[in-house]
Amino acid sequence: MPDLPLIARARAHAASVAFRTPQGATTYQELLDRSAALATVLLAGAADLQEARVALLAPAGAAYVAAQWGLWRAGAVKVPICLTATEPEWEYALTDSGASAVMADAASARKIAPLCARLGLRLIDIDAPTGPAGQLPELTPARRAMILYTSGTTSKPKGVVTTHAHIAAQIESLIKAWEWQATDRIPLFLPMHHIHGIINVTSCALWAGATIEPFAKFDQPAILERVKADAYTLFMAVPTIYVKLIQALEAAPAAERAAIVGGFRRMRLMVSGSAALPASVHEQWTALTGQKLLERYGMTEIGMAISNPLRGERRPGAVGQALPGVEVRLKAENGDIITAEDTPGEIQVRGPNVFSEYWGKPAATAESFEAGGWYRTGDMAVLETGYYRIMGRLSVDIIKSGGYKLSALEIEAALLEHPDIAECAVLGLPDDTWGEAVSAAVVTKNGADLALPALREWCKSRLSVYKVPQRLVVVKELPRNAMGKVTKPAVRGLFG
Ligand code: MCA
Ligand code: AMP
Repeated sequence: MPDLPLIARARAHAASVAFRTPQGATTYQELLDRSAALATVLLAGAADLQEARVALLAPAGAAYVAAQWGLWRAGAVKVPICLTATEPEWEYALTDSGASAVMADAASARKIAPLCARLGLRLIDIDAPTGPAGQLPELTPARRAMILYTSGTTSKPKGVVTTHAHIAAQIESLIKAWEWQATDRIPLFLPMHHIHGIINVTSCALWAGATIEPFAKFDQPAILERVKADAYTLFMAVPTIYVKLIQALEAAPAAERAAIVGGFRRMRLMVSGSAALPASVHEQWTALTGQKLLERYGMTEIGMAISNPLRGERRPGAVGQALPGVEVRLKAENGDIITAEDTPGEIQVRGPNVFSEYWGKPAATAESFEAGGWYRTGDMAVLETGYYRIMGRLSVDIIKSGGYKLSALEIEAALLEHPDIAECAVLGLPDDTWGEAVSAAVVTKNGADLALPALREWCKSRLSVYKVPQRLVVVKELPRNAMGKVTKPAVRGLFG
């Protein structure tokens, strides 16, 4: 029986340790056995789930991966959902994807049980005992594997569909470029509902036969203890995390700092991505640790596309060159394909890594591709002495905060439900820690008072906390153009 690519790879490393925690180790064989047993539970006598959507809600770790592989081996499509999302956000992902079941760890299962009951969804506790594994279906790599929700230029997130073949292509490109080895050891502290955590860290590590140390969140003290102990060869994080680490190192007593720096210095590779890494942060990190961060560029729809080299110049402020198997071009506003250096254009990407469709949104899918299968990223870049440098985004309605991509329109729609808000405009303002800070300009009803702490509390029942405005300005009116449309560049000026 042919195996899915990740499952076939796992068989080759059966006796190796896939996950290590203070509680113990999990081998690849144990992941294979547990995933087969969970697949059997999901199948419940059926031969093949035929791409039924199954949501996964659990912290990073062996149980998460066993559930992911289990639902894949049952023929289902994985819909990862965010542990810290609000109930309306969960409900949107579950109903938009047409999920028929939710797999969750025991603690998350308790939280989502009322919603599952209301929506009539099956809820499977991935920590519960199972019976023996039964017969599993034969699957081809062309089958749909995952729907990842991503915010964009529409108010509600869109479901990005990838197949097992897309996922394998995304992984293989990074295995080659960054020379992943079975001897690698990596901490995993990024959320498991985005590519960075799912593909770049977890799936690449498991493809290579490496060992992952999972953390429920970015637990800085615990991670730094392990860095001091030389627990890791690789480290992958978003720029905000490097900013926080620099602050921690600068505040640490000299001996402690030297011990941590030693651990970082001895790693074979440290990667930054998901948002722009300021050249100053790159340089500060090198000055502190001797490590030159490798910055790369990617997106939910395409996995990773552009990277600085493992061997060769890692240039601060630049993202490098196209990854193996990925084609990249720049397109000018007038439609010309740019061949010269120093001429900015939109990044367009083509290759076996590129997603197939936005779930249930054929018009949005068609709009996002150009003839020949080129995906329009909406990011602007320029080629400078052989390396791409990201210049920004075409849309002002996309915000990147701490590596999370957010839609200003989604946040505006939520704010307009506030009883005291008549009008609002949301945008990202430059921020040293978060990259961009979600900032809201509002007009209140009848001149009502509105303070940021109260607004944040109100938002937290409707929006994931990282979408909640960090800055607020109350104004009499919003700047608008002759057509009556709010002019966001002018809104920027309202924050002083
Ligand atoms: C936490 N807070 C945030 C964010 N994260 N606010 C704005 N933006 C955020 N990203 C809030 C907390 O809820 C809390 O609010 C306050 O900030 C301080 O929390 P703290 O504990 O200091 O933060 P943290 O828990 O350490 O989180 C920071 C983080 C996290 C580790 C940087 O945001 C994170 O894991 N980001 C990575 C996201 C990611 O993986 N993105 C990849 C997607 P309060 O005080 O009110 O409670 S992009 C992708 O996958 C593409 C393909 C790519 O290229 O990689
Ligand atoms: P997401 O859709 O969450 O996967 O986020 C993808 C977006 O993150 C891209 O379209 C870029 O705008 C941004 N991004 C990712 N990596 C980088 C980087 N190294 N520099 C600048 N922006 C980046």
